[in-house]
Amino acid sequence: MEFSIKGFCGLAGVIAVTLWSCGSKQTAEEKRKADSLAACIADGMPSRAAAIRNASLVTEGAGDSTGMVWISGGKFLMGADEFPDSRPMHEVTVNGYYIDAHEVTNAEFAAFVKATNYKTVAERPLNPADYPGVPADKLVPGSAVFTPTPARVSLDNPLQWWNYVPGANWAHPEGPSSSTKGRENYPVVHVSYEDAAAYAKWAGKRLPTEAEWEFAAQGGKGNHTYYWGDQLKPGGKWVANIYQGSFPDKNTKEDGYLTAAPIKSFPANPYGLYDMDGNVWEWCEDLYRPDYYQKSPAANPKGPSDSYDPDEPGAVKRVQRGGSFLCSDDYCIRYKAGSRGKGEVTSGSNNLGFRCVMDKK
Ligand SMILES: [Ca+2]
Ligand SMILES: [Ca+2]
Repeated sequence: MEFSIKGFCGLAGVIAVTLWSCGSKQTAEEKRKADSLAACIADGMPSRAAAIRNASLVTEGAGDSTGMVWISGGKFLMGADEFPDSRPMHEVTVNGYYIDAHEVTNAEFAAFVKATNYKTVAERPLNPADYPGVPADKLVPGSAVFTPTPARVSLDNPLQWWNYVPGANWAHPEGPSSSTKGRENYPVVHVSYEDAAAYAKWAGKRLPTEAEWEFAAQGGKGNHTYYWGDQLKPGGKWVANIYQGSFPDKNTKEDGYLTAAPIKSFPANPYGLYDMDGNVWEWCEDLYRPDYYQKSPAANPKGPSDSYDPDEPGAVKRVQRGGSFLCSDDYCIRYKAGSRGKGEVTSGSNNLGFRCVMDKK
């Protein structure tokens, strides 16, 4: 059974007060532009920091570059002037690395789970001791699922379209009655940072640094409005899975996809990488701080040593990149080149996935 939005908000309020001071100082405008799931809704979704203690042990794999693209590295201009936390644009050099040509799929994640019996954070029970005052029957495993609103709404409260669905997880993307059958080639979703990092370790890979991710996304083309170029629809065609229509009530699906699309549904970039823009957000390794670019190293930056988001000072966040099928110029414009997303490390949603990188072995 799903929480009603009203019921869920009540639970969320209790959890928010219990865990940390989640009162967001973001303006409605900032929220509208952000939409990294946790940027907008971590203040309303149960955080499973404690569940991390229950993580399965995953043995490190040998690594295999099949399905990966070798990026020889180089110098590029990182960031975007349009966004306060991606300023200043600055020159960065990265060493070479392999990167997955596409987002990690359900089939790939299923192979990992089969081999390791790994339980994702969304599948683990929430410990009542961590949520004093919240009825035990409300502390059920689940994850955030985007649910269109019946009519146009003000965009200042993301809990109007994010629904905490008990039983939603990577294998049941919309809840217990759903499955990934027939969606083996879709990006895995509902993965927290820890889940993504565990998969990467098992595969003998790692998550990309933010700099590696952006260098790969630029595809050697330099700085443009979008990673694919400066026009939203080059030649009149949608070239990434984002959102068309009125958000969040009416998706006109002009690009062909209401939610996630199978991998490789849109053209690859010049490096042969798919869906760097849109489809699902992708976890990066770097901790998030809005001021990091003001002092980050010029060679192989790996992120700050601590996380700090003034909107939610108690939350540990890592960077996410590329935007998702919910992004448009009306809402969540952070699919644009150089922009940054951020996510609370224990949270997942049905528009958040990842891809891996690997060093030369
Ligand atoms: Ca779409
Ligand atoms: Ca993506």
